Amino acid sequence: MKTAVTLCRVAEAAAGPFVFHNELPIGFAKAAAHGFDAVELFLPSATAVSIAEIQELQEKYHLQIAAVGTGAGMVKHGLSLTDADPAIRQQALDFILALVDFGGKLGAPAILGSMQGRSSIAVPHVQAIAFLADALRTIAARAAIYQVPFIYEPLNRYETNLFNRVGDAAAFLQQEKLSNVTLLADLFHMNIEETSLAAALTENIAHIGHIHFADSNRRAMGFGHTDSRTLYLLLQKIGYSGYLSAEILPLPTADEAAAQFIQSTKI
Ligand code: LER
Ligand code: MN
Repeated sequence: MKTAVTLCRVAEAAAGPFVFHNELPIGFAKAAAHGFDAVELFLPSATAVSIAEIQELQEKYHLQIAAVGTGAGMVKHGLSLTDADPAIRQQALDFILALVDFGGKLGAPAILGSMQGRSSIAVPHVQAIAFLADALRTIAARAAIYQVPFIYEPLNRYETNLFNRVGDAAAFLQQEKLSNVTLLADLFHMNIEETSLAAALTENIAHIGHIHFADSNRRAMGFGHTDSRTLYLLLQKIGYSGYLSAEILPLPTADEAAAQFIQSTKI
C-alpha cells in the first residue's frame, strides 16, 4: 500500500479535512519530509495551477499524484451533477471533466465526492440516481483516454442521500454496468454508515480503488477509536494495493497529524 497526503489550495475549504493548506511548494516539501509516496490535490479549478508547475514539484520531491479532488466546484461555485437546473448540471460536468483532463495528464484519477449532490423535492431520488449514472458514464469514458479510472466516493448521510454505503455504491456500478469507475472507501464516512468496516471493505474490495484512511473522528489513525492495526492488516490480507490517503483534520497540528498518519502505516 502507498501513502498520500492531502494538499488543499481552496480557501473555502480551509476548515476541511485536509492536512496541508500551504502553497504547493511548501506542501510538496512537507509531504516528502514526512515520507509520503504521493500527494492528493484539492485545487480551486483545473486552471489554478499549471501542469508544468506540478511536474516540476513532483520531480524535485519524488512524489506521485495519488488523485485530484473535484469538490471545489461545490464549495466555491455550488455546482452539482444532480442539480435541478440542467445548465448547472452541465457546468458541474464541465468542471469535473477539466479536472479529469488535468489529473489524467499527471497520470492521476479524479474523485467525485461532494459534487454528486443529493436528491430533493425538485429532483426525486430515481431521477438523481439517473443523473449520477449518466454523468459517471461520460466522465469515466474521458478518464479512460488517460488510462486512469474515475473514483466515486459514497459519503455519509449528512453530505449526500445518494449512496452512503460502499456496498450500495458497488451494486449501483454493477447494475448500471459502469466501467472504469472505482470506489473511494473513506473510513470516516464508513464509520458512520457501515455495520462493519471490515465486512464492507472485504466484500467490496474488487471495486475499491482509493482509501481515505481516517480515524473515527476524522483525525489521523491512532487519534480516534478505530483499531487501525487490525484494519491495516486486513487490507493487506485482502490484497489492497492502492493509496491510503490522509484526508484528515490537521489536528493537533498539520505536522503532527502527518507524522501520526505515517506512523500508523508502519506495521
Ligand atoms: C471528500 O473526499 C469527502 O470525504 C467529503 O467529506 C468532503 O466533503
Ligand atoms: Mn473523503
